[in-house]
Amino acid sequence: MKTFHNPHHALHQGREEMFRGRMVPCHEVPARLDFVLAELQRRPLGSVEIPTVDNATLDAAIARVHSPRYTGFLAGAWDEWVAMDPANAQRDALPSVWPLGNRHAFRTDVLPANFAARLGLFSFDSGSPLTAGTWAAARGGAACALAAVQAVLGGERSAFALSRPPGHHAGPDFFGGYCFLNNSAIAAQALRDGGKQRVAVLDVDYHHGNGTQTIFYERDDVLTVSIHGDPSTEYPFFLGHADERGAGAGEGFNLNLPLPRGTGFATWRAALSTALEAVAAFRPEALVVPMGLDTFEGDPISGFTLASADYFAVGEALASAGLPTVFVFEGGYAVDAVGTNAVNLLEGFQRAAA
Ligand code: Q9C
Ligand code: ZN
Repeated sequence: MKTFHNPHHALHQGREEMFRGRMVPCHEVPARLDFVLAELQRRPLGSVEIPTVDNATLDAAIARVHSPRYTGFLAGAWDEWVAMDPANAQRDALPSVWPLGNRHAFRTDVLPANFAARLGLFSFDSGSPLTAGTWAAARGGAACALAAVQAVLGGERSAFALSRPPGHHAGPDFFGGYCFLNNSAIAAQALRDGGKQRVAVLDVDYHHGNGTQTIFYERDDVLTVSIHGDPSTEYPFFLGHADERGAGAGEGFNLNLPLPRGTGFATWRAALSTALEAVAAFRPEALVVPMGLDTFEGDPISGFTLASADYFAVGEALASAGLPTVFVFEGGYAVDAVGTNAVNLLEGFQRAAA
């Protein structure tokens, strides 16, 4: 399988995130992607390329998922931040005030002039620093997703978007959870636009893919399935419960499989079977896998206990769906193991798919 990696990813390098009441070094670091690339050199799965998607095509694909109000803000945010105070060039922008829009306690229709207010309007946590290179890096990550889709639309059985920053927490008009553009949603929508009638998204990241769920919640042409830590104790806390089944035309086209913190591979693997049954019943023409490796036992911010060798079996199970598959890199914060775990999964898939 071909890999498309983001040559601009290191332009996004947050300094610190708010974590459990204090500022700590960011967990989502550029080395994550470098470790995956290094492992792909040791154990090649196919060519490793840089996407050659032109800007107009990329902009159009991003606009299928994200609002112009949001992308317009992201595109200019760093310059605005520095214009407010030249000393800001040495600090990342972190939100600290939010409008609680869905509770109708505050208005979100009027765009505030105040930068801090807009930073809060377009985000949902204080763990995702916006830096000088965030927009360029996020675009490069989305380009990987698009290039992987183009490979699959061109007849490849699978492709890997090695994108960074991750994407599955980003919604139509908000960032959070280290995510700015929802690469997996952009991939699913591009598959639809490329002629696939039904597309399934099977999110195996430790955290619920809230952004992806929200983007497709009222649609019956994209099935979203997520296996994740129970949101009553795990991030992102406010979405990801089992009773969220979709709405309107999308009713029945979202499936959440929350599992308690501490869950091991046997139970996780059973949930994967349930997820794959739902995918098969949907009869999709393509599959997108938001591929987080933070289910790993050594992950510093997560709570499942998968071992490195388990990822071969995960890839093998995903191959059994028999679908053209786009893998999109998401979380995974045990940096020195993330390359091994990612390539184990993809190798397991590739062996079984052959
Ligand atoms: N201040 C992904 O795996 N941690 N994102 C809490 C809040 C957020 C994980 C920070 C974890 C996000 C793509
Ligand atoms: Zn995650």
